[in-house]
Amino acid sequence: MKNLITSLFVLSAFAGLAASGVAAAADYQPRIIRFGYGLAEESNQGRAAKFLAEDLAKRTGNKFKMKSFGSASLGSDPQMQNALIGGAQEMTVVSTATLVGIVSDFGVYDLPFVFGNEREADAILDGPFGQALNAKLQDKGLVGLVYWENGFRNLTNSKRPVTKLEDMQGIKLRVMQNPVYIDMFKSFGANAVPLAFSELFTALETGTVDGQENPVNTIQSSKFYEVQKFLSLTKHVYSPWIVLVSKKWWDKLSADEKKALQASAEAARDFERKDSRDSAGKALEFLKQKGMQVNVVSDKELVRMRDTSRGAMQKFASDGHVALIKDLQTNLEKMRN
Ligand code: TK8
Repeated sequence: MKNLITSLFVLSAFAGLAASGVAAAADYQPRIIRFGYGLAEESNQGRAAKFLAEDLAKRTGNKFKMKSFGSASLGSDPQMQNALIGGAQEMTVVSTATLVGIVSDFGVYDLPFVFGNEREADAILDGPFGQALNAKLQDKGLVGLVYWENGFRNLTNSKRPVTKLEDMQGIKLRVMQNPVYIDMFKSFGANAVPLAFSELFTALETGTVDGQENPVNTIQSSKFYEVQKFLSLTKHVYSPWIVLVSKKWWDKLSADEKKALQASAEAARDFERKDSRDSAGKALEFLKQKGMQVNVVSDKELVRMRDTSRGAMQKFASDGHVALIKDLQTNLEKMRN
């Protein structure tokens, strides 16, 4: 009812303007946003997209109209990034890991066993470190608004439970299109195969790959339990998502519009992080119920994995990222003391 009253009011206000010959009504054009994302509508990503659309409409009195496209129907993460750069799409949310072809520094978040917990990740991502990295996107035609949580990644496969490093030997494992992941899993002895997320379910189903790694929420929402038997809790990387805007489109917005979009993205971030964290425990129970065999990998083995993957870290460092890694480590140490 309230909506009806408001819209009637708006209509009559416009009618009044038109009658008085003021051009303002004709200038009124809603800002249309095509927001693409990779996961299913029923996922933490889909719920946050819905929240964002509603918050934005409310905050701006329907000045923005955001339409969401899930399940990579507008393309994979890298395809959507390019569509934003070219101006063919307005917004997306993608894994930061898939940005490395545009700004290689983003690989820093993918170094194994960097973040100890979500609190540390939030502080780094929302603080000066995360914002400085974010700012590097602007020159490339992208505006990063906020980081959402993808989460700590765990391993699934159809061969055997991974209880120790050696169990990964020879497993054909899909990874994101990102050299840090490829180097990391190669060092573990797996056969790392880079592949777009949008092709992953089929690849698992047909046996093109034996396994993959993602947070438990995604393993549930993408139905990987239908094609994967073993889930090994490794938490090897904390993986952020980032909400991106096409810079071409962003530059057309007024200062107030930019402010509203930023505020809604932040509100959606807070909603999404809470939702993801609240859902993770339930997702794990659900996966067990669906017959997945779950094992916790011991700290001793995780330390072995961390030590084994040191080469991946060194390679990323020697590719011009020494200072960046040091900066992240300094920030983390400051927080831990
Ligand atoms: C969804 C991806 C996904 C990521 C991956 O588009 O590719 O494994 O974890 O969340 O961004």
